[in-house]
Amino acid sequence: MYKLYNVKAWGSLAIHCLLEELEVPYTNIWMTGDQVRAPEFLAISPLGQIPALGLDDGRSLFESAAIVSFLVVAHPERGLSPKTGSGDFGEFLSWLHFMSTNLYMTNNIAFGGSIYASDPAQDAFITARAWGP
Ligand SMILES: N[C@@H](CCC(=O)N[C@@H](CS)C(=O)NCC(=O)O)C(=O)O
Repeated sequence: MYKLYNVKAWGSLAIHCLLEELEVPYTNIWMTGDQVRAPEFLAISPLGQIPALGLDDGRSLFESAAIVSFLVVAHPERGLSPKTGSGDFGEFLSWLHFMSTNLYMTNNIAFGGSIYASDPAQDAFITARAWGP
């Protein structure tokens, strides 16, 4: 059974919705921000971030786009992925990666620059840049 490392109202929500949509068995491992930032969690998610998805063989996956790609291909019967190798699949990957590498990160910076800055002045500068000119 999958294990979703999950924090309420954090970015793991997308994977949580996908697991529900796929109707596959999974367990939520509800975590706090402090637990996500604890050194022990790096063994599960090397950047210390959620979402992470535990597999039955003990491995864990991280990065939202990788987890989405894995799940939709692993459960083809639910029809949430275009045929792998098709042009449609390539387009699906393009938009998925655009969302996770551009939109997600800009959102993180705009609403929580402090994870990227060590002092308040840097934080304010980074946040202002994320909101635009
Ligand atoms: N590139 C990652 C970003 C994941 C991410 O930014 N997760 C945030 C929560 S939304 C996190 O775990 N932050 C750790 C922290 O705030 O210490 C992905 O697409 O999954």
